[in-house]
Amino acid sequence: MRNSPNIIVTGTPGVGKTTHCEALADRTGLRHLSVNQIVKEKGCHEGWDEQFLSWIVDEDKLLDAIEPDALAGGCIIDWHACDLFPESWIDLVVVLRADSATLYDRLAARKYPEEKLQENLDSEIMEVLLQEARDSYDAEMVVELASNSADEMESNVDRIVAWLAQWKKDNAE
Ligand code: DAT
Repeated sequence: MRNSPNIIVTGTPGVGKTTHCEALADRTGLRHLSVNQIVKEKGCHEGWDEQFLSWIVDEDKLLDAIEPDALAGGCIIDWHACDLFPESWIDLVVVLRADSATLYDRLAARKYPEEKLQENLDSEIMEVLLQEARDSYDAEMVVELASNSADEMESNVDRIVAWLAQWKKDNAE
């Protein structure tokens, strides 16, 4: 049994996953697992996809790479997908959301090519990640939070910190 929970922070690229995870790691001491970084550093991929400008992830290798951390607990898993992690590893799934105009500006600032930008905007509008989270985890584990402003981010982090304190109380031996 974990004595610290594992949290997934997911959502379309640009919604604020990394920013939230860094703030949460700072506030709580939980470890920020950036899946992008792990995929790159540990070679959990089958090469670079030139069309989608992203790694072609080898999910089995990725799961092997993060399993020791996940079993130890206390991880904040930062990725734009959530359906591959075993449900038994996870205690909370946070799906961040952003308005189209906000997301457009953030992805344009990253100089995403038009096609990739549009694809991500469509995915956000169609609630693809929210649906994936709801399909993969118990309804009560999935929380949808707006991430358009610094105030929203601050209140999201406060909320997750409060959830963590409650989890620790509920799971104290
Ligand atoms: P992700 O990791 O989901 O791709 P990010 O954390 O890198 O997203 O954030 C993308 C950009 O948007 C970055 O410049 C920080 C900014 N940002 C993210 N969340 C925000 C928020 N709630 N309020 C204001 N800016 C935000």
